[in-house]
Amino acid sequence: MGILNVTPDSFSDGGLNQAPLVALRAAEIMVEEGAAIIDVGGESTRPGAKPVSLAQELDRVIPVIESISRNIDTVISVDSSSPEVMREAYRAGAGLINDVRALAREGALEAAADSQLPVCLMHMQGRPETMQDAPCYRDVVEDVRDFLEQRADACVQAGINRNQILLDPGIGFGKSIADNLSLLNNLERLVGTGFPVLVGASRKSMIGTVLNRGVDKRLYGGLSIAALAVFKGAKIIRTHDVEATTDAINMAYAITAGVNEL
Ligand code: 7PJ
Repeated sequence: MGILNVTPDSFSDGGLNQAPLVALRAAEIMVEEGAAIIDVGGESTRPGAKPVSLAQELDRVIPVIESISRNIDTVISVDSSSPEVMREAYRAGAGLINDVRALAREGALEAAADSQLPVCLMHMQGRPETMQDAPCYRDVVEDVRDFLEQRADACVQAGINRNQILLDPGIGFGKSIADNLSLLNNLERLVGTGFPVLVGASRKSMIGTVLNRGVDKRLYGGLSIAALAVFKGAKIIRTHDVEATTDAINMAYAITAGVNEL
């Protein structure tokens, strides 16, 4: 899954993808490099980020989804928590709803269920403005898994098909370094739920902290996480760096699958 940020304050690509044409070209390149999904997001959820208005989010995201959907044969995912954005994104051609708030906003479950699109449910503790202040868990792996299973049950109750649900531990979303490391080291426990697991650690601060690297020097650390996550059974890796990540995860997958599956 290649990341296409359409936020002006996006920390890792400097918000260079604003105009739909520039965004379209960026999506094209990611698909050529091996992305199967393009994740379009208009709300920055980096730690400390301010909320974005609905009109602003629609303005940023919908033209880009329309443009990609008309021009590129790929799955478009919409990175949003807003039911209105989900509905409009579906009309514009989105094929997956990716919600860092696990469809907890009023009306989000219904919007997702009405669309019949697959959904990615991510775990977050707290809100982006304050989530890194004092993350606290009883047992981070169990707490995250229990939360995600409860949200998956809520989805099924709302009419979403069980086999249309993906789970994501939410690396960096209300988690200490120890929490992030523990979630990755125990990823098989989330994989064991039977839902496909998505992991997004690309350029995140946990890499910066462990390796003492600035945001433009986190590729190798991210590749290590991607390969290990796939080795432990993750099915989708969300990344800014598609070509390098595709090779890393295809190599890791080959080891788990064996030569007969290549
Ligand atoms: C994630 C996401 C993630 C999913 C962001 C960033 C922050 N969606 N959206 N998983 N992260 N599913 O890319 O650093 O980890 S925005």
